[in-house]
Amino acid sequence: AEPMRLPDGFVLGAATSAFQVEGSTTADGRGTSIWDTFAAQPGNVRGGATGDPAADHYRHWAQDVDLMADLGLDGYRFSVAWPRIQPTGSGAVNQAGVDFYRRLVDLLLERGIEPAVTLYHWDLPQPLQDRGGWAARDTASRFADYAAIVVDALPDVTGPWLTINEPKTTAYVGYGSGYHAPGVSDVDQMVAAVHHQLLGHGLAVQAFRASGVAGRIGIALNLQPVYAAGAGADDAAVRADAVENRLFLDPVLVGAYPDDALGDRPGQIPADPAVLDALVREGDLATISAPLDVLAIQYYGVTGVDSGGQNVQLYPTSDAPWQQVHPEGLYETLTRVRDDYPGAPPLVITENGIPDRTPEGTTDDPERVAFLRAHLQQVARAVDDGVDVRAYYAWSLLDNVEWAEGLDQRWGLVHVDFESQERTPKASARWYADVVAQHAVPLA
Ligand code: GCO
Repeated sequence: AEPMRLPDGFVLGAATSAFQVEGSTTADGRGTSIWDTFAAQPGNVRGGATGDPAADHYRHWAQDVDLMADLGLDGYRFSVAWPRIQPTGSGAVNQAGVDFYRRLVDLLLERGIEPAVTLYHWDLPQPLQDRGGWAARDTASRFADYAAIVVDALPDVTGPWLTINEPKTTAYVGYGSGYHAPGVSDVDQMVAAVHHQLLGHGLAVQAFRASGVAGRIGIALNLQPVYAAGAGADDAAVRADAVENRLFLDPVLVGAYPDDALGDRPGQIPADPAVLDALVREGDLATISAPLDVLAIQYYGVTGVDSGGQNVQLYPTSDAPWQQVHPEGLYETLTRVRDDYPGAPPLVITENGIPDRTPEGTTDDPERVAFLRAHLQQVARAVDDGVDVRAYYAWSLLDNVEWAEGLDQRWGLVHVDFESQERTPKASARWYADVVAQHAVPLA
């Protein structure tokens, strides 16, 4: 049968984030981030891995761009490390840090690869955490100042700008469960981190507009369908959907928080709704809901919820135990945003992927090929059904530091030997290069 064609101009790329690939965490004036602090504490990251050397991309960046060019990628999504730009999170600019990203963008443009820039992918400068981090309202303003610096330095970025990567994960896992940096476990701080990241997003969008640069900006939200599992689970699933999806989509796209995300009923965040109300000042929701040029969606899978609000496994997981693989969920997510949020801007998918089955990784990865093919088919199906999706970035270009899982979960299209730093494209990279070249997704 015929492959499923993607529209002209549809961007097929791959993504990384600074802390996960760069290494060189003390080079050229970079400050300390919360992930450096967190990883330095034994027991926080599997195997004791830190951000150094990671995939040593800070030194292999040009080779990595050549690799992308070899694969024919249309686009590359990377993040800027805030502590390289402002080592203490505010004040003077560290020019050496700016220069690194300037060189990277120049080479990408020279090779015809569209850069897409995430402003915040979890590496908060430690001095800001010492003043409360995202639980503190001031961090939102500091973020907007930093965003303005980066936008001014890279005015020629052609791909989308993303303000905050997955505010949900930072709030729930960084300030809720404490499994991620900064390792805080406090439900009030978790709720505050939701609001202050969204406020930071809105203020950064204002700074972006004020800068007058051409370009598109949005936020990267990890969304997942929530299915009722078993008898009497419908109401809990609706509340869990508020927690997973609407607590972020509603303020950004319609300027209001849902009224069912917080409370003491199954599926909810166990916090008094008054905690959130008390954080929201006049004008915040208008700031948070300023019009966007793109909405970035990151999709890994689905979740089930029982009548008690507990998570239930409905589909087989990948080697990441939280990842229930269900490609149709991506189609549902894309069509749901279109149907439930008529004012939503065009969509881009900024992450989607799966880890290898072994800690050493492999270059023969048929499971990744099957995963990417099945998900890209759902993207093509959504596009055929009229959803305005403009881009897809596979997670990830390179094997890298998978946060608290350290180096044991390899998500790359390209294998990295963390000792020699040798790069070897996996079978999935070759397969994906073909998809990019054809601009079409094979059926099998
Ligand atoms: C993100 C992600 C990535 C992860 C990927 C696999 O939020 O952008 O956490 O950084 O590496 O999701 O878990």
